[in-house]
Amino acid sequence: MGGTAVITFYYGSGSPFAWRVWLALEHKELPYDLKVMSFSSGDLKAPEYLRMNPRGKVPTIEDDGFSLYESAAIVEYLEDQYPQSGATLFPGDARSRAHLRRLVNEADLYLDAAGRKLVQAVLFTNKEDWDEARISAGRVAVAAELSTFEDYLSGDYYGDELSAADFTIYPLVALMRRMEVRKPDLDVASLIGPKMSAWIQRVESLPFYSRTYPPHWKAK
Ligand SMILES: N[C@@H](CCC(=O)N[C@@H](CS)C(=O)NCC(=O)O)C(=O)O
Repeated sequence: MGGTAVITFYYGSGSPFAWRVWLALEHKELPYDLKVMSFSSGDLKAPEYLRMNPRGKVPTIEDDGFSLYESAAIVEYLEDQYPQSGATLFPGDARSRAHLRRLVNEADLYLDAAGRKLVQAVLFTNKEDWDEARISAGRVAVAAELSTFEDYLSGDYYGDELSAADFTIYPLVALMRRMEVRKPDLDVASLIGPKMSAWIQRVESLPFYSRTYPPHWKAK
């Protein structure tokens, strides 16, 4: 879009929230400058970062002097600020858009909460301290949410077309699947139904998808 300033995008590899924003920026064909922040080296707790985002998390964007954090708010902002750029993130009429926002909220409130249980129990716990009962409770929670989100799919995407809902849900599901690299017997794959499997393929076939793949996942 003529006159659009380059958006500075503070990103962290593997963060599903940062991934959502990356997919949204690509979908809207907005120019951005990717700043890959390290979780371990204190980048997110540096005073200059905390001035933009006092929670010290990714993602954050800075757009011509305006900084914003919280991925769902960022996605809404990109659509509101750049309605003419690229493709829309919230297609359809008021009811279709409300449906998409409901899905975004459900993903953030319930799908993420279930995933977090597994992330805490598997990724953020040393292998020697793994508590199989805790892990299995996390897997049960994930199974229930994946089943709900399987039922929600009736077409190619979560809404009538590709939208912010897909960009919100996909990274959360990808992180759940990714945990199998750490613990193969988690078998998250078997919790994913046929409609969601086909949808995953569809998202992964998007022309910009591979550009947004978490850099540190590429190694293994
Ligand atoms: N609700 C926030 C969540 C952001 C978040 O939890 N980011 C995590 C990575 S997935 C983070 O930066 N954690 C670093 C920390 O807490 O130190 C959003 O949607 O942007």
